[in-house]
Amino acid sequence: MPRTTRRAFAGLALASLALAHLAASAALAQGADHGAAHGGAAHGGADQGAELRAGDIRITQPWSRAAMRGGSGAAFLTLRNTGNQPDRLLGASTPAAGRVELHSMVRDGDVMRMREQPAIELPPGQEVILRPGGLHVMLLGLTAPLNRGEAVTLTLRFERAGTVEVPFAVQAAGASGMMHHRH
Ligand SMILES: [Cu+2]
Repeated sequence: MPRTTRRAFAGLALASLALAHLAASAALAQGADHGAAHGGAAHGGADQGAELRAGDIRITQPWSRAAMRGGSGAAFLTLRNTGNQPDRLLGASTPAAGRVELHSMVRDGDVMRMREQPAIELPPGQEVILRPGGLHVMLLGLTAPLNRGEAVTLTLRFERAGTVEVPFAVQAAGASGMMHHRH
């Protein structure tokens, strides 16, 4: 990729991936402006391209779903512990929500219920996927709407790997996952 486009691409690689299937040229153009205005450095690790990292933890496919202000939302992502020590996701924070919790889904008779988790274990060499119907990051009391095509930034906190800011691309309210990509 030419160097001139690479810089802009780096800043919004994640958003671009998330939006690719929407063919949303308007949203991409908006993202490009954002990347240019902030020199692509606004989101820390995003400068490394599509791959976000906190220490040994590789973070891919961070996404969320559209939701109304005052309501609750959920954020999803894939975490791979590339190191040889266990780590744990301890929590997350964002100005976009009054409270953030880690949730799992547990079956209770015929219904699935959300249950708060003190942490999400990240065994060495393994991948943990947070997705609808399973583990997720719960955003409670949204201080602003989560609009499709935008991103909500969460600061993830790991026991070993420390903290990292991650932009979660907001997809349609009913989205069940990000588009799958070949790697
Ligand atoms: Cu939940």
